[in-house]
Amino acid sequence: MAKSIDKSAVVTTAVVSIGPRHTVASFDVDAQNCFTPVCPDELPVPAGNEIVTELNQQAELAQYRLGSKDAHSPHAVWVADQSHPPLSPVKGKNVDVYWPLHAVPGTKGFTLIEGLPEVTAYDFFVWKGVEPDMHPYGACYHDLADTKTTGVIEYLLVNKVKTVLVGGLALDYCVKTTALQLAKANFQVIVNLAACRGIAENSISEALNDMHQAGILLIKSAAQVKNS
Ligand code: VGL
Repeated sequence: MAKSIDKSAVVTTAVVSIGPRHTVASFDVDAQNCFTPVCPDELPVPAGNEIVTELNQQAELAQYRLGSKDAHSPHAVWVADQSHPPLSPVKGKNVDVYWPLHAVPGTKGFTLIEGLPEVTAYDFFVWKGVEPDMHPYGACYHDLADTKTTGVIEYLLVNKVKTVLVGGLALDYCVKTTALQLAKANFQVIVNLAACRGIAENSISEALNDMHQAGILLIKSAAQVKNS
């Protein structure tokens, strides 16, 4: 069954007004087929392919559209096997747990979900986790210690972006981490839950709480946002 996102007290249903002079960016985090039921052997997030309309709608509210993709080696050190099940710990500086192999360039799983723009149509795009011994979650840094920038924060700063609307996959991993990194860098961050799906009930609740605690606004859908 699809993991519906808990509409708990941390989610706002109010209209969010961001003002016409406020520069806004929209961020599609890892909206790739490997995180949808289209690729059942990778990391299928239930209903992960149902986020496209909302991602496109939130992008309509923004002057800039950014995106990220996981881009992994089939020989990565964190690839789960018989003796290393998914989510068991893996030793390494920039890896934490084993995952099923996903997002290998050249495969279907690597591609963006149908209905999203071509990669070249985005204003800024990031490929992450290319090194076989690195598996970052957030799109702002290549390493787990948040020291090697991907350029996302610099791009937003140069373009005087104040607010970032975030959606993508998976809510409880890469979306959460990206949103927290952006909030820490002092952007106003709004996570559009209709543009996200998550892996597991527990980690979804934890992600919503962590983001709320960090001052991130959690909205039900892009229709709540007014910027005029
Ligand atoms: C992701 C788990 C493993 C994500 C990536 O994109 O959220 N989650 N790798």
